[in-house]
Amino acid sequence: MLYPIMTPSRFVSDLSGSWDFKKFDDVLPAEEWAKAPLQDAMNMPVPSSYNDLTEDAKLRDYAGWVMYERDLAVPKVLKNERVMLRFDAVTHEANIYLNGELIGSHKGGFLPFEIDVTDKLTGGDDRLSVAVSNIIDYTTLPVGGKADMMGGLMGTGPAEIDDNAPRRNNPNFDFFNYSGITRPVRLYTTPKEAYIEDIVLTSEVNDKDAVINYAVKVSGSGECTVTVTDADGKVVAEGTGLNGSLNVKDVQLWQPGEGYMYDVNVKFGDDEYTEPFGIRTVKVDGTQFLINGRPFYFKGYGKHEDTFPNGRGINLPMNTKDISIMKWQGANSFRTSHYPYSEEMMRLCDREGIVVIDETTAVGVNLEFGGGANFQGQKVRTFDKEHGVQTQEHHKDVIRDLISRDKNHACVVMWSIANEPDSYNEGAYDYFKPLYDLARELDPQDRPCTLISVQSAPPDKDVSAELSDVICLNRYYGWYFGAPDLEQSEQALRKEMDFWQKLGKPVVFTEYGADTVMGLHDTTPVMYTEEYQVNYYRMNNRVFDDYECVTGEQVWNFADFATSQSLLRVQGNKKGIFTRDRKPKLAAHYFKERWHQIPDFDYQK
Ligand code: GCB
Repeated sequence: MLYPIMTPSRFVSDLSGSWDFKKFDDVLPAEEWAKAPLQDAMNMPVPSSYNDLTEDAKLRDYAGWVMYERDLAVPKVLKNERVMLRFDAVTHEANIYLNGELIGSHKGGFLPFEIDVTDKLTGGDDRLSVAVSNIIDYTTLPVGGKADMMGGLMGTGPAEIDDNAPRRNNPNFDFFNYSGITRPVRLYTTPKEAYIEDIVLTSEVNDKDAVINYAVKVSGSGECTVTVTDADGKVVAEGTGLNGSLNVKDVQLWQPGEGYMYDVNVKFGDDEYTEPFGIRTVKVDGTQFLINGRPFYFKGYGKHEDTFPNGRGINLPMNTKDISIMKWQGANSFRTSHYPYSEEMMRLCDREGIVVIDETTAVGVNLEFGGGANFQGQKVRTFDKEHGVQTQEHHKDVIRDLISRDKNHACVVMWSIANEPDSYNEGAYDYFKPLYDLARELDPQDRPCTLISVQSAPPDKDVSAELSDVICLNRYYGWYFGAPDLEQSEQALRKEMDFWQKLGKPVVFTEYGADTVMGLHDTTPVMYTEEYQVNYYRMNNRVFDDYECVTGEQVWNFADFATSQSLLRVQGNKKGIFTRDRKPKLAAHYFKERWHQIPDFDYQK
């Protein structure tokens, strides 16, 4: 799917702004609400999450459907164009109405969808209504539990289920269930009869030169020409036809830290589109992760799209700030934990040379959390046919949509199929094997695939050992496991690493961290102090440096972030190396020193 841009043949109109907004509170079904303009609506900025924008806790914690509405008029000059209505992300499910008529729907809160409205717009003021549900359950990704996931951890057992209580969401994951129209809504046009639908790009590098292979998917018929220009705007290759291979002499590769981008301009009939494209190779070889043929070492973070008061609403300035902070610190990468990030962020990472592990929305596919008592207090296997999660088909859709959106990005070097799923119990292999197969079949660039493994997965039972190209570990030795005894924790981590070292695949630590409240200090390290966080990281990094198979460390988390309320969360998750407003904790300086000493390539331990 192409990102909407203005070109000589395409017009883009951003529908951001103040929309009307109302909670349903289950009073009427969406179709009824859409029949007439909303009454007594409040103003709601689009894009944003609605949760933190008022002082009403009922809106913050709301579980159910809401309605957004605005009028829409398209100028007469666009009368002869094809007009598309594009939503970049609506969390988690959307029904779209125009003048009360259902014109489209979409499930999945972090990927774009679009509707052809060419023949639906009247030319006058049209009423656009967007019904949005944030309900999470065993059929959605992320997964919602039957009870609080922290229940077991707190030792109180899961909450009693009262069927008559007002609906509430129980995230089976550790981030706030921010909701709403969180990314831009746009109208864009293309010529009506013949237009470009998609562009697929791959590349091969041969010493100093490269080949760009392209495939243009179109509707209608016409001539197709493709022109590649370098960053100075100089034409470096040209071709004709819908498919082809173009030679680029003296190629300048896309590198970590140096996001060199070519522009691939496609003209088809009267339509025109330009796709930025970075040329680089990615390959796994033994225990090495090769970028452009050289062993790369991941230094960086698991992140969240989480700011105040936007929630998960797009925050372009913060994206720029975050990349700047990462570069200041010598970081070179992050994972889009635990859902695909905005297209604007992906484009920024292309330009800035930030390496990205691109994750699906599959978090919480694990009914073992909180002691595994998920079904009205009874233990249910994650993949139990009747009572377990019912997400596999939707999971496939998410993989399709993610790869369709992000396939051309140079910054994306690996697909993460899921975060901390139940990858070790009965049914795990049958659930995940088809998903890896699908991702491998769909990715034109054949990137490595992984899943992010949870610490409770016994290494010898974890299907990721067989299915993943790279072993990605979330490990909390010295926090959830073994704290505050860092010596014992170190021994346990070394014991586990002895197992992974023998497997012969690269290992990336995709999470390790300790909650730390900014400003808490002590002369001897005590949990939650800034000193403990630094000691925790020193211990873990000492172990990583002793194992040749460890090809990366991504700290959990870049910044403090909002979660559901629970006994283990002090106004959110405090594992940030930075506070939520991006002020450094002690550990930020520790990593700045460490990462500036670790090169992006050929890290000799
Ligand atoms: C994890 C999860 C992440 C949590 C983190 C924590 O393993 O992947 O979503 O936020 O632990 O801090 O507990």
